[in-house]
Amino acid sequence: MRGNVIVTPPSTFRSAEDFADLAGDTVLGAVRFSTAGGPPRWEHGLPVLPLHMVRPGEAEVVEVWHTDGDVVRTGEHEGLLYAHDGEVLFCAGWIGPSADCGEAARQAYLAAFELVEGLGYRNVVRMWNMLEGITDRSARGTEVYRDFCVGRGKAFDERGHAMPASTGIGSLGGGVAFYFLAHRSHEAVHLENPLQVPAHEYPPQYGPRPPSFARATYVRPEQGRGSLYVSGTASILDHATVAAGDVARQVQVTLANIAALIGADNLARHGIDGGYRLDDLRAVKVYVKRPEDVPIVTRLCRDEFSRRAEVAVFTVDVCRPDLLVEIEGMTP
Ligand code: 3EB
Repeated sequence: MRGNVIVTPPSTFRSAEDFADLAGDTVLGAVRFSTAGGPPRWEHGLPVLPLHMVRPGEAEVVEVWHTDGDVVRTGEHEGLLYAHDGEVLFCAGWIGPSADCGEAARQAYLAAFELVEGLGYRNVVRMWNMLEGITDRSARGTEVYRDFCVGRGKAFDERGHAMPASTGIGSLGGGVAFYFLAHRSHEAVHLENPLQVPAHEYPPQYGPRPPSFARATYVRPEQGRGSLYVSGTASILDHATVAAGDVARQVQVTLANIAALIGADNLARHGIDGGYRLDDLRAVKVYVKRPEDVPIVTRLCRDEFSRRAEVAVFTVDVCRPDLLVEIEGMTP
């Protein structure tokens, strides 16, 4: 599967200025990793989700979702802003600060499933969830992330929808925001990792409702090579956090998890030919809990990923207090 052809991944990281030049040409939408979060909005006629993921003095990153379709259509459904090109749908939503983000998440996810079913983009391949105060105590006296998992899980149950690759991560403000990608005809093959218990089977010690996501999703076109979306991955073996307090080992365990997930043996287990290595990944995002760990985490990641990979690093909380790092990426 590795070759010397340079292929453009479906997303790239850009500066704020670049987005204006690209928009209207070959773009579906964008996510602004910036100093303030809020509801999705229209920029240059395209859906853009602002996320509070950047501290003062850090560089803003715009994640631009590209399309090779000719016609991009846009719309709004129950506060969700979306764009689609006939094959791919990009959609952004915002729950905002709320006393019970679980029920709000349930409603937002139900609206999302209604949208993909109504528009015919039924194959949801990748979701991202950014939660302010993710491990804080919620107004219900439980935990924000656990409340979120309860409501999200109900929505998956109610619609009977397959669980795609996902990220659940902290943000610095703005309540809960989410965005996702869905396909019309390309099949979504959801992958698990032999080194990890499926997240949706985590035992109850991590919360009343295990998180609803797969470890990765492979998008299989009718012909040609597909692409693989790797979920936010952390230093978890089976269901337990490994190397609490040791950020370097957490990075190593996380990278080993990803390598096992995307390697040929695991793809074969899921009926997919070929295999990938860490240096095949592009558009990598690294979430680091403690600002002081950013240099070592960045160095360890740079050693493993390709020099052609864009790597964006954000300093935010992870969904378990003992997790210091989470890493995601995709193959072009
Ligand atoms: C884990 O493996 C780490 O709730 O959507 C990773 C990816 C994590 C997605 C989610 C959570 C989510 O459990 C946390």
